[in-house]
Amino acid sequence: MIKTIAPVNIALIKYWGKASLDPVLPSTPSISVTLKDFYTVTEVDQCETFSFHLNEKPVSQEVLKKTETFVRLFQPEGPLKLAIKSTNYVPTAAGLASSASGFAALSLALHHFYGRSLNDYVALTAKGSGSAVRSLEGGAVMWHLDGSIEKLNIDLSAYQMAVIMIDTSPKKIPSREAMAMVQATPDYQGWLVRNKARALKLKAALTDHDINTWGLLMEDSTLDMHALGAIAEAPFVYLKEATLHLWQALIEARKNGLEAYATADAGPNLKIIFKKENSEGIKHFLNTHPFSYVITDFTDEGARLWSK
Ligand code: 2P0
Repeated sequence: MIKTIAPVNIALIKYWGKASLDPVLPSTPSISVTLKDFYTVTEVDQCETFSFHLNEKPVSQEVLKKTETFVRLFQPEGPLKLAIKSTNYVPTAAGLASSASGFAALSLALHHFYGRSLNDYVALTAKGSGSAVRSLEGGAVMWHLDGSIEKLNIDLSAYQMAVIMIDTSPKKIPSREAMAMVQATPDYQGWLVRNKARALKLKAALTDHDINTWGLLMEDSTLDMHALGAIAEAPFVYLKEATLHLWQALIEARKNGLEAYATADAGPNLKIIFKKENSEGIKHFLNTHPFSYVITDFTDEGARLWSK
């Protein structure tokens, strides 16, 4: 039996579109940070048939098929004789990047189960979920245009993230479909230029510990990503009124000295990054709003074999 754990990552600079489907390559670089308290634990074991249990329940036929396609990358032929059991310590499909931690944990487990080369394994992971490659490493991780991952040299122990549950129901439009739709918008070329520039600036600002610069770059990348959905031929919006209301309140609080920055992914939940020394101020701010939230540290550890 192989057991692995992989952290959720939250993108500071978003991955939102593919330059290539095979191999899966991003259309711009992205940069993320891995969360300590949000992760997936996965077990892969020999079994007579193929099965997948997520949070102790058998998955739907659709998810089973998708997972089988992924496992086939590691074992192209012959009957699949393995049982997969995954537990997400995060609300599944709520825009909290559970697919990234899920595919990173599964990919590492399969890598050990089948014994493949490391290079191969990053590229195979991207086929499951592009953002999952950023959970293979821990800390701040950059996913480059050539598909490689780079662990950035920054100590994140002085920072935290508040994850605010605005709506944890499953998302309506899968990221993969959303990306295909936005790539068809006339403004997508502009996104490529803007987001690549942000990634380079953020990389430089991270090493300077300049949270104001990288916080604003993160907000730019986030709002630009969501704006692309709003101008797609069939427009779609992941953010809810409450998301925008809270974000606006944060911007006002920032004017009054609360140094904190927000982001949202393919869902309405807001994540706020701040210096640990400001955590009381953040709690005070969030306690004036009706949403539950979790404050987590970042972790420097990426996907790894379970060792507790
Ligand atoms: C990110 N997201 O950078 C962006 C921001 C969601 C919003 O990467 O098509 O599940 O499987 O490669 O990795 C989610 O997309 O997409 C994502 P695929 P994935 O975190």
